[in-house]
Amino acid sequence: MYRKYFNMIAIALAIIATVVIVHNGCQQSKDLVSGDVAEKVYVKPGTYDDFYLFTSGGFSGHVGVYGLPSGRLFRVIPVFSQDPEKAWGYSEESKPMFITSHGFVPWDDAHHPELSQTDGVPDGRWLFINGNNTPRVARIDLSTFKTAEIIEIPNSAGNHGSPFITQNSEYIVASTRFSVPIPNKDVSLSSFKENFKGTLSFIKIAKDGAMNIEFQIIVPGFNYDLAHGGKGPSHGWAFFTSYNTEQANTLLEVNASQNDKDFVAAVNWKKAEEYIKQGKYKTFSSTYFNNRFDEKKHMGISEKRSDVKVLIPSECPGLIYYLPTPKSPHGVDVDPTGEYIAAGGKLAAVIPVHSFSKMMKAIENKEFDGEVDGIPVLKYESVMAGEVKNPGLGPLHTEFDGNGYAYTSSFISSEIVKWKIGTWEVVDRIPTYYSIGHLCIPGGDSRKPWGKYVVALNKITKDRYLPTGPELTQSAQLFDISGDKMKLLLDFPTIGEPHYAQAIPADILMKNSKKIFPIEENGNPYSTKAEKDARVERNGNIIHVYMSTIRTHFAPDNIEGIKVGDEVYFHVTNLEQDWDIPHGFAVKGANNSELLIMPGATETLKWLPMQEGVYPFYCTDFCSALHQEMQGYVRVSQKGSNVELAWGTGK
Ligand code: CUK
Ligand code: CUA
Repeated sequence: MYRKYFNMIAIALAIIATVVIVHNGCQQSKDLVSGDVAEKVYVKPGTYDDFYLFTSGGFSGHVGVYGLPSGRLFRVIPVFSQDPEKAWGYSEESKPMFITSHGFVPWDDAHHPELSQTDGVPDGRWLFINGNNTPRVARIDLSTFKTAEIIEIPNSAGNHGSPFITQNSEYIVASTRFSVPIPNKDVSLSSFKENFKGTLSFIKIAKDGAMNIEFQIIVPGFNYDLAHGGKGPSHGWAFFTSYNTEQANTLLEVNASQNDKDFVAAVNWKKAEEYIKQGKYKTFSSTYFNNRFDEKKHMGISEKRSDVKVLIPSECPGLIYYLPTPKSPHGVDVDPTGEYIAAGGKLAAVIPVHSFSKMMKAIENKEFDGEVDGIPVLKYESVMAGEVKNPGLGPLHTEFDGNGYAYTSSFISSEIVKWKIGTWEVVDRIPTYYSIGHLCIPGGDSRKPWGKYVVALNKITKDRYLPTGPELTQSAQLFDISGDKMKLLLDFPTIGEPHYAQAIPADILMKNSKKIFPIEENGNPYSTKAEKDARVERNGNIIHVYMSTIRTHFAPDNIEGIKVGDEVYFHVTNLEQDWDIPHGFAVKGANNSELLIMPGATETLKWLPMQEGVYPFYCTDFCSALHQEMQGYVRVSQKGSNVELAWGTGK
């Protein structure tokens, strides 16, 4: 008895101590950081950052969520990568999200986050991102900051020029970096020129965000690199860069750098819609998967699809034109007015800027310079608006500030170059440390950029940060662009290798941020909606544990009668209805990960006990002062033992 009281007093003291320490911690931090920043960060938490920044993870396959201008990392959203922290790709519910025509593919290379738009302005509903390697596009729901859908792209290889949105989120477009035989087949690699083709895919976005491969266009076997949708007057068109118009299939560093000019492909997708309506398409049978995460069932559902509509340019006049563009262009970026199309000629001495209105006139007047596979090539002089001279070495990508200026990243000379739209003169330049790839202005590829900052996404940080072995972090650098001259404000390391990033004002997203999942809406077939429903069921060697969690216990927390050879499914429902109170679940020896279950959700961990004995399980997320008490035991008996199935919380 005495002991019990003693424990309670100890707990009460611990809670008081924690509160005091946390409080003092803020106070101390404030003293340690001086000036304005400390004032803003620590005195008005949450109000300091006025933008969300979403970076791609590149080879890590996820999305990083940062605040601007602080550069603080808030969240890592697993997309094309398994994440044991969140059980993404480990829980039974999330596994279907990785299903492809090649089976379970738990990794990809993600380069380009792209926000959904309404009337050409980022609207904060969704963020799309590409998977390069096993061609896919994902959609992240920005109310939950969670991957909601992944669609595989058939007839594609190296889904790099993707996913770029059209003005009202009608489509996201995707192009193939690698040309391949379509449909894929066993051919000699030396038959490249006759057998290898590229595809440009148009993925329709439904009102609720659901993605569908609406149609594909078969194009000559070049490497299609990047893309952007038109806007304003060029709404209805999409632009794709290409390189390797030489169609080399070996040593591209030399063999794909022969031609003086490659192409930007301009696609009239409204025309494509007409051709589809008229039935001028072919149906290719190709297997691909669409995987959606149902937030009512808290469960991924994988659906196999088997054909796709394909348009052939030579049979569809007016569908697509080539704009000659020097020299192995990389990025293609459309300015906020929709009139100018800037291409980053990574080996070129200038940044070529095409004019949409000149292009339309040139098409009307048939100012062509031959054709490739039925695609007319427009005359360079007829479509060119201007060339930015002295743009730095290796210009890659361009973003816009909405005030008549463009900002181009130059990889080799490692700088951002600011130039004026219309006069094409360079007005400012600033070094980046080092080797910038993409850059990002909030809304910088939309009709209405918030031209306050530009973020450089740098590949190399040698001598900038503390060394961490053979591999060093990549970094982002934040510049103020509100004045005439760019000013460096901050740099911060990034998680993964960000290629592109997009940013959006915080207030657009904050108001939609989901706090809990209502437990009464939980439609998971294995949910436990009240503690009294917690139970264990055996069906042959399959065991279903219907488990609930609430501060600070599991129900049941004692389970007996499990046997070696059983296949155990822990279906854990978090009964909390409070913001930011997930519970975790981990069981000794499980060959996968923990679960981290959000309030009102159900998640399932599969466990194959291999040896008899007693196995503890516990909560992994520090959820209250009694978190360390949140635990239980499973007793595993030998095969054929007569220990009865039993469970409970000791009552
Ligand atoms: S790419 Cu990496 S710097 Cu994949 Cu958009 Cu240009
Ligand atoms: Cu629940 Cu810790």
